[in-house]
Amino acid sequence: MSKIALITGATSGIGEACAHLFAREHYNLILTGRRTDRLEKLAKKLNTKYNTEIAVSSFDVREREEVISNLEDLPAKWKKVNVLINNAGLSQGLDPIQNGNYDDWDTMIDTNIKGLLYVSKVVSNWMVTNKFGHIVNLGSIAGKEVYPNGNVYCATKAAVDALNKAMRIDLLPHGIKVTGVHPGAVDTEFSEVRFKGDKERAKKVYDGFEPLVAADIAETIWFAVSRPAHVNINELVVMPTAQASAAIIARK
Ligand code: NDP
Ligand code: 8X3
Repeated sequence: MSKIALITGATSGIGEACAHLFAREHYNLILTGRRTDRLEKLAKKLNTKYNTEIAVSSFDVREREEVISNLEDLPAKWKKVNVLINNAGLSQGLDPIQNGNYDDWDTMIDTNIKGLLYVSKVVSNWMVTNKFGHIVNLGSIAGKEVYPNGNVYCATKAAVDALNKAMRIDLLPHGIKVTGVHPGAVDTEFSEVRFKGDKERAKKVYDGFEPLVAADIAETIWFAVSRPAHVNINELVVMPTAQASAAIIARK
């Protein structure tokens, strides 16, 4: 029987790349995100290419009841999740703390921390019942180091870093693996979302150096997930070769 991976934020970037890679590796997939049209298109594509079974579950991770009901409504066979990839996340704005936008702060905190927690509670309960599972949490270099104007986004990713460690401790008696993956700059829709659709500003983030691409992170996640049963990768920080730390990038 094929293993199952549940990927949050599968409509774009790292989540979408994980969907491709895990489908190629014969996993059945639960794909989540808000943009249902994208999820359905991706599901059709992967099913045709890899003959993988796919469940689409469309919800906003910020809406607690929506998260719980959408996940709990999945048929029982889909609750045998082997791998949860907690990837849905975003940044909004890049301003000094005194100029920060309250709504942007709420969005980041609600998505990156609370959303991740809502999904994790439901799925980790399934994993405890099943007596197996592996949770991969997408942190960021921003959770390891604070950079100018990154304030609240950095704080949400530091929270993910802490939760990654906390989950590993709490789920240890149940044999569930927990891995944190912390990327540096990855060229996805991330910066376009951060700058609210300003494509020119977003493009500048990746100017003059070679950033990571989503597939680099999907491969890193696959490396962690495909280790033998007795090996857990606690965490990995993955950077572009041209990026030494959150704010230091060698641009040509
Ligand atoms: P993208 O913007 O390309 O993808 C983000 C994904 O998150 C989308 O599928 C989006 O789906 C989903 N998402 C956002 N908000 C919600 C929500 N409220 N409910 C459900 N899903 C949501 O960015 P990336 O692929 O780059 O980002 C993936 C993760 O990696 C994020 O957690 C990000 O913080 C992290 N990361 C990114 C880095 C980068 O440089 N790109 C570096 C380090 C970490 P939809 O809009 O359809 O709901
Ligand atoms: C995304 C990377 O450095 O833009 O988490 O915050 S960064």
